[in-house]
Formats: sequence, structure tokens, C-alpha cells
Amino acid sequence: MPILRSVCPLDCPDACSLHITVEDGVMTQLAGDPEHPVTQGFACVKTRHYPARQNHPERLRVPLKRVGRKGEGRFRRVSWDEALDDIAARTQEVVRAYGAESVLPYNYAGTMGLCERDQPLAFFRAIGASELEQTICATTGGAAWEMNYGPGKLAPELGDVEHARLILLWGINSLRSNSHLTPFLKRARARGARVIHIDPYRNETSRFADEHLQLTPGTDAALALALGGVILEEGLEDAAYLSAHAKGLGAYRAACAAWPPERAAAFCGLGPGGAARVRELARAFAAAGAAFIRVGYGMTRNEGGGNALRAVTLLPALTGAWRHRGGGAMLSTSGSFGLNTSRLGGQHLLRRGVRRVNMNRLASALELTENPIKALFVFNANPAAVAPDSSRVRAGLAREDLFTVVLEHFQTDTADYADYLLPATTFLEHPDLYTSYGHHYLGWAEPVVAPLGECKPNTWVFRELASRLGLADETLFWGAEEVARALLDSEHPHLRGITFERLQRERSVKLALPQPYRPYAAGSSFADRKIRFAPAPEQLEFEERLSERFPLRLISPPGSHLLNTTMGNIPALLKAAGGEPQVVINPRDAARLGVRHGERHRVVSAHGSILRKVVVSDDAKEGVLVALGQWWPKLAPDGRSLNDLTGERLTDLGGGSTFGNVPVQVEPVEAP
Ligand SMILES: Nc1nc2c(c(=O)[nH]1)N[C@H]1C(S)=C(S)[C@@H](COP(=O)(O)OP(=O)(O)OC[C@H]3O[C@@H](n4cnc5c(=O)[nH]c(N)nc54)[C@H](O)[C@@H]3O)O[C@H]1N2
Ligand SMILES: Nc1nc2c(c(=O)[nH]1)N[C@H]1C(S)=C(S)[C@@H](COP(=O)(O)OP(=O)(O)OC[C@H]3O[C@@H](n4cnc5c(=O)[nH]c(N)nc54)[C@H](O)[C@@H]3O)O[C@H]1N2
Ligand SMILES: [Mo]
Repeated sequence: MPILRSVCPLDCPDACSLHITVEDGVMTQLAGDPEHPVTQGFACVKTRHYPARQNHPERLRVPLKRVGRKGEGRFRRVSWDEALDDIAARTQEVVRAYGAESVLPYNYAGTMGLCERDQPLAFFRAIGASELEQTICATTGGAAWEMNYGPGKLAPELGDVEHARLILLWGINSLRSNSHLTPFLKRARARGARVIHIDPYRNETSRFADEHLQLTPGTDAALALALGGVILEEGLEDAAYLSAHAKGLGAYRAACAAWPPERAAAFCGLGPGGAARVRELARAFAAAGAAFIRVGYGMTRNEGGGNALRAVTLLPALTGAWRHRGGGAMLSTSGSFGLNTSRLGGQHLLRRGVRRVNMNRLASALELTENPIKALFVFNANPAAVAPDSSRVRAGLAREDLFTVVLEHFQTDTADYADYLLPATTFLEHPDLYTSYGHHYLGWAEPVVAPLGECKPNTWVFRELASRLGLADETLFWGAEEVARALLDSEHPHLRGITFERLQRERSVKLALPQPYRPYAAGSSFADRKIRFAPAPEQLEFEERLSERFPLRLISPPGSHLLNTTMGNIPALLKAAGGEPQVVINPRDAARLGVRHGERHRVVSAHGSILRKVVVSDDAKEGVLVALGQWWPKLAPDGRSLNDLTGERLTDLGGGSTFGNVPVQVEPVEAP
């Protein structure tokens, strides 16, 4: 039985190396590569179920054209030529009548492969379509990191984490969303490291950690500034490191002074003894030398998320933790790859001044009456479910005058609104190049099975459209190998010795990092060698305040058994995730509201209302409602999305979404 190699394409920091078993041309099993230093033979619960997704009876197999009303999801089979000719003609019509900016791509990270994820954008940039700002996930964290540390997000090697003495898992459920970090944490702990989870929701990671600080959502900046304040007040900062690498410390010192531990502990809801815990943690952090913070994007999804992440990630600079093996912080390793992206996705074709649409405001974009969006191409994404204010998104998608093309594996809620629904290949059926945001290995995968039915890669579809529109730029017609070769054509030292041939042979290749690798310490080449403490991060107040009407804060972390909505139709995973979408509520809130465990009740915000099963548990902090994972709206009991509750308000930095912190109320539904 042949075992073939691949790379997990899911949006996750781990980008695992996989072993795929194929029998009679069908994928039957999937396992983590036992030889890979990060994957270590382990495939997570989601990826392990990929065979059920790959061979799902409802996979789309042929191109489909709408026959019913918009959103009804009724289609008839058409040939690829019929579909592509008509899509090309209608796109040209829209461009002629309304201008190229009336065309909008909406895409995100359904696959993390650079060819199938990014390269299709070349088509849109060549025609001068509106440019989508891809802000739904990582831009708040990214902008915050770069304000502190300059361009490029760098982090220590996972292999060094075992040398950390103190580890903070801050706003991340790493056991589920970055599960291949766990063996490194265990090794550190075996050598005496202390692990602390800082998160409003007590989850798998809190139970794994030695301690849990259950703070109120959106109060992280106050906690981090208080920690900084104690470190400065007690003279525990690393003066030599700061004089070599820091600027703007005065402003930072003043910002910290505003948050004495007593004030911060009360503000963060740390309870009795909170101030003493803050002091003790600050001292331990400084004393550890090699302190390591794994910080998540989860804590950035609120109005003050950028400032919060800045405040948290300045701590290892303050104490010089970056100088120590295993010390520092990790938001993402994405800045270490050094690929030549100058022509990826037609970067070079992007027209200056073209209209930009923030994807968190898709609902409003679809409502524009001046310079309206008239053609929408969705791929690698499911906006009817995941985008803020999703009932308004769905209303926009229902416009009869909006020409919509969706490239998908399944008939998702978004696909229901398509005029053309085109069957896409999976990562097992097309080649691609993978980076990672949690480790330092480049991956290359080739198809291990033939495409199902008439499925085609995204890149094939846009090559066909480009030729039908008579577009000329050569990069529009690149295949995966050409994309990969262009990306590797880079002078970056981390890519020294990494050729396409080597990648093709070895499949997973570690970046040529200098050894020892200390990304923000002497001897490393980070952007301008200065870490910016000014303007100082601040604890921002929320504009969307709690009120008598909406007294609870809803957070919506990733589901343990789900991957955004990508695994949202795999029965075994849905069962493991509880069978239906749930919200966790603290027993005191439940008692006050008169709701009981297992009942379905209404969750209401300023934007909408959904029906959800209630789980009563003090895993949720009092005052906080936790929605677990994103479900397909059409598979929820009320056909609605969690994002019917969320709004289009943006974060303080990076234009990110604030769907991580929404004022809501639970309204008891009378028992039938
Ligand atoms: N199993 C699983 N893994 C995933 C995903 C998935 O859907 N399921 N999604 C993937 C994707 S797209 C991404 S972007 C990453 C996301 O990963 P991250 O967002 O980096 O981290 P998560 O593990 O999702 O954890 C978010 C955590 O932040 C907590 N949190 C929420 N608000 C606050 C706050 O204000 N302060 C603090 N301190 N904590 C807060 C939540 O309770 C939750 O435990 O994970 C990826 N991995
Ligand atoms: N309330 C709330 N909303 C959130 C979040 C939250 O925490 N709370 N998290 C947000 C985050 S972090 C993210 S990253 C986004 C994720 O949102 P999306 O990036 O939209 O991710 P998915 O919902 O998983 O949808 C991806 C789709 O891409 C398809 N796909 C996968 N591979 C391919 C391919 O090769 N070709 C084509 N054509 N299609 C493919 C899959 O079938 C799937 O339907 O959601 C965001 N929405
Ligand atoms: Mo994400």
C-alpha cells in the first residue's frame, strides 16, 4: 500500500507533514510524519478526519449553474466551457458597465498553500478589481507586533522552547489551536519550567497549565502594563539590553505607572489576592531570564486588541528575555521565510489608488449604492458564516443583481448564493508550497490522488478566465512549480541552499536560520534593531459597552474539534463538538437569568439574535459567554450564524475584526 507525503493545508500554525495512505486511488488514512521534528507522528483530531472530508459523498464534482432564486441553493450541471465562457463574458459586461472596481474577490485561508491561496489574486489585480484587505484574522496582531519590533514577525525556534523557565500561554488555547507546541511545553516543564495560562475561558490549556489567570476579556493591556510597572519599579528590567535595543522607554514607563497592581487586578477581574499575583508574576518573569510568551490572536479580536498585544509582547524586551535560549515571544513565525513574494498573486500588477475593501465590512460593501459591487468571486472562504454581521452579509449575497462565483469543495452557506458553483480540488489533488506561522519549515506537496470528478484547482480556473479575457502578464499563467520557483528566487539568508529541487526531494526543509537563533538579540538582523516602546500601548476602553440590555461579553474562540467552518460537515467531528453549537455560561449568570444546562435559549446582541444550547459551567468567567467554534449556519438549529451577533466595528490597529468581544444578553426561551 503506497504511503505518500503531503502537508496539512488547514489554517493552523502547525502546517504538519503528513503521511497519506492511498488504496486503489482513494485516500484511506492520514497520519503525522513520525520523522518530522514538529509534527512528530501526530495528526490532530481535525486533520485525522480529513479522509471523511476528502471522500465525503457531498463533495462537489461538477460545475453548477444556479436555477433557483438566490440563496435557494438549486443548481444544474453545466460543462466547464459553458461556465467559464459565461463567467468571462459576464465579468467583462460588469467591467464595461460599472468599471473594474465593481468586481471584488473575497478569499481567505481555506488552504494555506501559497499557490491556491494567493496566486488567483493576480487575475483580479490584472483587471483592476477592488482590492480585498485580508483583515479577518491576523492583521491586528501583525500590525501591533510590527509597531514594536519592525517589519516581519519572528519567533524563537520550537526546539529552543524547552530551555524556557517560565512560559505564559496568553490568549491562546494552544493545546487545541497549536497542538504541536505541546510536546515542547512538556519538555520545558520536565526541566522545571512553570506554565501559566492567561485567558477568560478555562479550557484544555488551562487544565494543562500549572496556573490559570482568568481575566476579563479585553483587559490584557492593563495586566501587561501592570507587570511592566512592577518590573520597572523594582529595577528588574535588563538595562543593557534596553540601552542597545529599545527606544521610547520614557513613554512606556509613564503608561505602566497608571496601572498599579491593585488597579489592574480589579480592572482585570482577578479576584481576591489578584494584586499579589500580579507582583509575584512580574518578579518571576524577570527572574526567569528565559521567559517565553506564546501569544494568540484570540486576545486581539476586540477594540483594544492591538494595544493589548503590543503591551504583552513588550515584556520579553523589557527583561531581555530575547537574549536567552528559549526566551522571547511567539505570535507568528511568518516573517522568517524570506520568500520573494514580489510577483505572488500579481503584487506587481496591483494598481495604485484602486478601491480597497476591508473584508470585515463585506456586509456594508455589498450595500454600496454608489460604485456598487456587481461581481463577487469567493474562494477559500465562507463569508456567509464567518464574516461579521453575517445576516447582513447573506442579505447582500441574496441581491439578484450581484453576479457571484464560488469555488468550493462543498455546498456551504456561501455556495447557496452562487450563480456559478465551481468544484475545487483539495490539497491531496493539487501541488502547493506551504510556509507556517508556528514553525520554521517550508513544505512542498504534490497530488497524491487524482482530482475527484471534474474538480479543478483555483489557479486553473483563473488561468482559464485570464486567457478568455485576453490578459497578457506571464504570471497569470504560472503553474504551481513556477510560483514556487519564483518564491524561492530570493537572496534572503534563511533560504540559502533551498532550491525547488531540494524541496521537491525532501518535501519539508528547515529554514537556514543562524545558530543560535535569537531573533531580537545581538547578532540577529531584525529590521532596524530598535524595539519601540513609544507611543506607549494603552488599555483602550470599549466603545461597545456593556449595558443593562447587553450585560454579558460574548467571546468566540475556535472550536476544539472544528477548524473555522472547514470541518463543519464531518459527522464524527460535529458529534465530538457536542452535536450542535453551544454557548458556555457561568453558573451565577445562568442562575440570575433562569437558564439551565442543556436548554436552548436566545443569545441577542445589537446586531442579531440566535438560538443556542446552553452549557452551564464555571469554565466561563462570570459575565462572559463563550461560543464554541463556528458551525455551518444551515446545520445550526435555527439556520443562523454566530456572526449574526457580531458587528463591523474595527480594532485599534490593522483594521481587524472585533468579533471576539461582543455585548450580548441571553434571553430565556419558554420551554415548549
Ligand atoms: N482546533 C482549532 N484550531 C485552530 C482553529 C480552529 O478553528 N480550531 N483556527 C485556526 C485559526 S484560523 C487561527 S487564527 C488560530 C487562532 O488561534 P488564536 O486566536 O491565536 O488562539 P486560540 O487558541 O484560538 O485562542 C483564543 C483564546 O483566546 C481567548 N480569549 C478571547 N478573548 C480574550 C481576551 O480578551 N484576552 C485573553 N487573554 N484571551 C482571550 C479565548 O478564550 C481562547 O482561549 O487557530 C487556528 N487553529
Ligand atoms: N465570530 C467569529 N468569527 C470568526 C472567528 C472567530 O474567532 N469568531 N475567526 C475568524 C478567523 S481567525 C478566520 S481565519 C476566519 C476563517 O474564515 P474562512 O477563511 O472563510 O475559513 P472557513 O470557514 O474554514 O472556510 C474556508 C472554506 O474554504 C474552502 N477551501 C479549502 N481549501 C480550498 C481550496 O483549495 N480551494 C477552494 N476553492 N476552496 C477551499 C473550504 O471548503 C471552506 O469552505 O473566520 C473568522 N471568523
Ligand atoms: Mo484565523
